[in-house]
Amino acid sequence: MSESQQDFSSIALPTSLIAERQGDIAILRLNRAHKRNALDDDTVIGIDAFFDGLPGDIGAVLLVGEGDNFSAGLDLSELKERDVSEGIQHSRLWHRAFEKIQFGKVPVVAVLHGAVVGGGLELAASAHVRVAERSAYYALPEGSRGIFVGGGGSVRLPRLIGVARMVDMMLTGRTYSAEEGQAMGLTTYLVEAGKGVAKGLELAQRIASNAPLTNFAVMHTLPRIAESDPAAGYAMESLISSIAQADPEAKTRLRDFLEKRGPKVKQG
Ligand code: 1HE
Repeated sequence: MSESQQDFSSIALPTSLIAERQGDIAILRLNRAHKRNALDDDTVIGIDAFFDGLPGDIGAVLLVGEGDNFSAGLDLSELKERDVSEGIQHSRLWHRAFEKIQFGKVPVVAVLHGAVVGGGLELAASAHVRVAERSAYYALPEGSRGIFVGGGGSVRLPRLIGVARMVDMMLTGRTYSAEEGQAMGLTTYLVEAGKGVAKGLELAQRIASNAPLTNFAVMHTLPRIAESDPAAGYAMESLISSIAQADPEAKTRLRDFLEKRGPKVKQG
């Protein structure tokens, strides 16, 4: 196999994950539909290994769930015997794996349908773009289970939907519909049943066609700038924008546009 067509055979994946590629897009499927894609330790370790080992020619990842649900969250059957220090290690395991999604090599598009709850919502929140099918619903049932989010949800979700909404979800067990999730900015695309993967793939292909340095800047620099004080943010923005524009890839793309070869912006 040529280096430009590496597959994922060198990455140790559990049976609960299936990886495939379509050109330069990697598709990672949660494959535990009989347990509603509940995330057991093997699956979370597999997610970590997958994003760590992504071949260099992959331009974007599509994250999807098999069956009728994206994910029912933490596998509750593994939780019952953990003590405090094991609980901390377990949460850190999730943090490491999901960090590799959010601050990994390439952008990730998550396609959400059915249950997107608890740790499943935390997983979705670590992706860069979220597409919902109309069947998707969102909840944080941790409150009723006597536990707390542990997969980065308390960091990522308030940034997406606000602290007040997350507090409400955790205290009252409130469920939001796909339409509500779209209105509150949890997802940025809402499509009909069965159309999520096609939409996600279309978006992933568009993302993969960007200059890699721009994608890096959007993934790694933009969230840090948004968290900075404005003065540091402006300085960081000037630095990363000048680095990106000095890249030969940017020069080629700008020349293409000016010489009428590059694409025009299309009306939405
Ligand atoms: C599970 C899990 C799970 C299903 N862990 N096994 N997450 C939750 O609290 C959500 C719990 N799950 C549910 O509320 C429901 O399963 C669903 C609404 C998602 C789907 O309902 P349904 O009727 O389609 O399926 P089901 O019959 O409830 O479940 C089918 C099987 O999946 C069944 O196992 P079976 O052996 O009896 O067939 C369920 O036990 C199993 N299953 N969800 C383990 N979550 C890092 S901290 C994160 C903290 C959290 O994520 S807390 C939220 C946990």
